[in-house]
Amino acid sequence: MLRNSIISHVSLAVLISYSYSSKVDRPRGVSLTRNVLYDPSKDFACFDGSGRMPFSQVNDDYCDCHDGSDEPGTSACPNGSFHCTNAGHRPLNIPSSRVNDGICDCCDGSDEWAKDSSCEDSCKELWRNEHAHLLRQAAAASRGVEVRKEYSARGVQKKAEDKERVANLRKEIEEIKANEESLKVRKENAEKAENDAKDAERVVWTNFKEKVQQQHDARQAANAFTELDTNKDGSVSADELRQHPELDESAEDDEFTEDEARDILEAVSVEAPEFIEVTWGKISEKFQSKPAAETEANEAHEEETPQINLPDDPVWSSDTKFIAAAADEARRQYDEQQKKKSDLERDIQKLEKEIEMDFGSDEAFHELHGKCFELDTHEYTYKLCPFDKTAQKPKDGGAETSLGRWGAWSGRGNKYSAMKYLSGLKCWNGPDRSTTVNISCGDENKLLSASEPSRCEYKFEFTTPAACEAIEVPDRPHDEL
Ligand code: MAN
Repeated sequence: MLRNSIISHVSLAVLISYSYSSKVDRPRGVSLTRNVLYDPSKDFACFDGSGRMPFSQVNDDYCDCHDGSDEPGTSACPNGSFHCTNAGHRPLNIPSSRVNDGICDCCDGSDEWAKDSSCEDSCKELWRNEHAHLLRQAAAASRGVEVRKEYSARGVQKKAEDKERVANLRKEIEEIKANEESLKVRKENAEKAENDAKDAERVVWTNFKEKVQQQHDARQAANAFTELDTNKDGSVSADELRQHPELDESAEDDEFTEDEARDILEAVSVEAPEFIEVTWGKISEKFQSKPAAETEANEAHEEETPQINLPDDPVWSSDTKFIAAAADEARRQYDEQQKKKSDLERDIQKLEKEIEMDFGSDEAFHELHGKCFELDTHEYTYKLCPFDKTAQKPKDGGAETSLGRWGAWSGRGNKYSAMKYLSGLKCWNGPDRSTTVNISCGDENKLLSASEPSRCEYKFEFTTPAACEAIEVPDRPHDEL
């Protein structure tokens, strides 16, 4: 069906209300920007090149082009698009299937042009409501922007202070390093003197201990000789030795024979000097003195040869004590400086990490560093410590569960519109817990909501003045017609 369709049906009311608008005749459903593609003095060419036809076939309610471009104002093409001018509000493109379907999609009612439609032009009212809402948002944003400025000033100052502190700490480290070598040499010299003095005393002490040990062994040997020489003839015979079966060297038989005893003595019998010098060394580990009641000698032996346990080191002389105390002091001074140096290095590292943190283009987010914000839900208390961690704590008691550690800014478009916290406690049979924190402008720093859209993947909504930007509210709607 052919139809005269070049005149767009713009409501008279809108024309009157927005007298500053300029009216441009164009085919129904065509936007102002696309109007140049519809020239009534030429044949119409489909946008996708799928056909060419007399201009009269534009909006004739028959779909000629694959892309629907010949039917911008009817529902003839399944994939066409209808442009509502919506004068007084904002233009809108809708699928052309919605044209004349009895439902008002465009606020100016232009999509329902066929019948006497009941679509009223609500564009003006829509605009008024939206405008009021935008004004409220803009007012809140502008309050936030003022707070953000304060945050920013503090953030900039904090960064400068941190840099200055790092420079000062570096100076302190340099001073320590300048003294480090001399303290080290002093410590090493003092330690060498200490070792030399102690070594010299240890040599004397070791000799003394050896002597004591030898005397002890000789006394034990003499006692054993007395005990073994049961007939008191001044020598230990094989027979006498056999009274101590524990000395039997052969494991095969349980008899301690005369021959075996002689093998140990290397003679028929041995006298005291040879026994002490030679035999005792062979049997001392196995020899068991008979119970005290059996021999008098044994009693004497037990009394005379108590175990000797001398410590490894002697009691140091006062000279050595003095040298050791000097070494202790040199060590203490060196260690103290080393500890100071590593403490300073740790402080510098911490500060540098903070300096390198991205607190936004104006440093406003610095304000949130070191603070935590909580939200109580039915089951958990959720926690956000910006630039540090997120966590969840059951309200009925129990330990805090890590939902992630600071990862990175992750907003799409504006990267400061979201934060990512990663590598939290591993989820049973699932991923490590992680949190996305969406950041938006608000009068105060507040954790608004916390949810778990997918198991162990958490989503927080957080408002802060640090995210506020001035909103420009247009004072009048668009004037395209
Ligand atoms: C805990 C909480 C929940 C989480 C489950 C997963 O109960 O951390 O948020 O879904 O563990 O097992």
